[in-house]
Amino acid sequence: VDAKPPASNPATTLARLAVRALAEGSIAQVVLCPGSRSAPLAYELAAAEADGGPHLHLRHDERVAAFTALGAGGAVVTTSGTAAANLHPAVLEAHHSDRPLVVVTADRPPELRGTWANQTSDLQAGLFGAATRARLDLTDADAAKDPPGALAALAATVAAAFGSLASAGQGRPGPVHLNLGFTEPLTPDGARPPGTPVRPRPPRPGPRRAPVELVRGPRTVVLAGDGAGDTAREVAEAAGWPLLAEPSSGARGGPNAVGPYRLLLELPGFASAVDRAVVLGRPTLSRPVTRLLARADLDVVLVGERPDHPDPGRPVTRACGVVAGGGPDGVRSDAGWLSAWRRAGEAAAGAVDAVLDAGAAAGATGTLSGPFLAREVAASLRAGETLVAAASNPVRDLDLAAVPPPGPSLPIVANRGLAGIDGTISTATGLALARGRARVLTGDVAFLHDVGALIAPRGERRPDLQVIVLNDDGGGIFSLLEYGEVSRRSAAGAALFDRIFGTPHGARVAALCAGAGVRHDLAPDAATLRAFLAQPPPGMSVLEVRGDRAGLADLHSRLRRAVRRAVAGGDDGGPGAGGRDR
Ligand SMILES: Cc1ncc(C[n+]2csc(CCOP(=O)(O)OP(=O)(O)O)c2C)c(N)n1
Ligand SMILES: [Mg+2]
Repeated sequence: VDAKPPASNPATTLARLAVRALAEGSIAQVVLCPGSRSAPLAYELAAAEADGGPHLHLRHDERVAAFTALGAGGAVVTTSGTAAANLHPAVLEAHHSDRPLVVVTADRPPELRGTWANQTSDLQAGLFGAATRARLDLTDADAAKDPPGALAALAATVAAAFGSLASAGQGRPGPVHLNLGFTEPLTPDGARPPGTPVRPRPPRPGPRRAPVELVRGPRTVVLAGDGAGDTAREVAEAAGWPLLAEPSSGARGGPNAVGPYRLLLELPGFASAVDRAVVLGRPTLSRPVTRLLARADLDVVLVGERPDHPDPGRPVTRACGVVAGGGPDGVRSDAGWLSAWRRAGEAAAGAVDAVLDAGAAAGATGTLSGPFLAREVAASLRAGETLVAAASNPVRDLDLAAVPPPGPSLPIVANRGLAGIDGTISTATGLALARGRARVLTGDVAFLHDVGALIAPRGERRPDLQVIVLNDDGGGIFSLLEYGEVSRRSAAGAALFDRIFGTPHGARVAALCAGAGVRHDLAPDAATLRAFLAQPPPGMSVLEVRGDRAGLADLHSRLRRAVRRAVAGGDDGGPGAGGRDR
């Protein structure tokens, strides 16, 4: 790589090398927050963008910027001090969900850290601890002494975000940290060398191992958790096994996908009939799945590229891929198993739809339920669009009600690494900036948490992003957990519950949007909702739907009852009831 020392001051030299390492390391989007110590990077990023380098986006809030970079699969650049600390939530999410994120923080050189120097912490270089795949603490003086060496070190660190490091535990994508020490002057001097246009290089795919062969016969389900990918669907279809796919699995589609699988697993005769679970990705959404995976006599086959990750805390068979082999007699013997799941899945989906449609017609005036909204949002997605699902009920409502399409999966992603309700709108913004268009389905508390994501400096490109908020005035999910049950025993319990869990706020979403200059619409009924979903306004917009937290537990009881009736009405009380097909 050509790394001639340009005629410039040390700060500019280091910034130029860092930006070059980003661009050549396939970083296409950079989110920058303004600051003084980071000024050399800001100048260089603007110049590189003009030369055809990474797109540059400005934001005020570093936490927003970091999640935006995470959504975009890019880099975030900040000044020193608490600015760097605000990146921590996104760094942790990137670590736990194995997604690339390059974090660049400006610092003073080491001799000024831990002194009286303003906005400087001696902790910054190691701030993210074991969460980073790699980190580099580099000063401009060192970079100016050996530019090719500095560029190589910067490039190697950036590459580690894409899983380039082969050593144990480091071979997967994740966050990396460049902490760059800059000395004055922080403004560029000397002419910028004639622009060598910087263009991203596509990351290289890692090596693949051969899959293992599983015998047919044991009654098997494919469990596709977050990030499982299309392989899960292919495995299920090739083997003839039911596919229980979470919305952000990337596998929820095709003829084997059982939409309301969670409600089926709660019925007698379903979970207990499963002999073997083939797990891809990381399932995090529902207790019935957790209970199934905890069954000591269940054969669990964990499919993934890494031999030691994740650690499910129970004995499992590990495989890098699976293919279904023959049964004991060499023939496909479990067709009845799949059809029993499919029949039950169809009956359950019909029952769920009926309850949701009746609720939408008869619910409290101006409100719609979360699962109804989730079903409609999933059905409205157009080609090329991605949906970001917020933690809490939205992602679970999609799990319950989003109808799997006949072909490949619904394009849904979620921050399931740590399942935070923070950074949801920012993540979706980054995704939309990188891919063109996106939508996000969020609750009101998650919306308020990340309301800063509605704000961007004047003139910054706004992505085509429709933010769909189910506003039930607080954290609805808690009323579906044991705290909700306790609250229903007395009036005092209900009041306490609302104070310490429900946290109603009365915040006016429309006014917040007006304050941020973002379009807001309210959908008080199903017809209005469908119209707004069918044609999202260009740019960033918020579609608010009011929900009813008080009626949530009852809605879920009705869904369970309806599914039980529909499936039992079909006869056998579970796919295991008729005995084994083999
Ligand atoms: C950063 C973070 N803080 C707190 C939580 C705990 N938490 C989980 S769900 C939830 C309430 C979310 O409410 P809302 O977004 O309105 O969704 P709803 O449950 O009403 O559907 C909270 C506070 C979390 N997951 N992440
Ligand atoms: Mg809520």
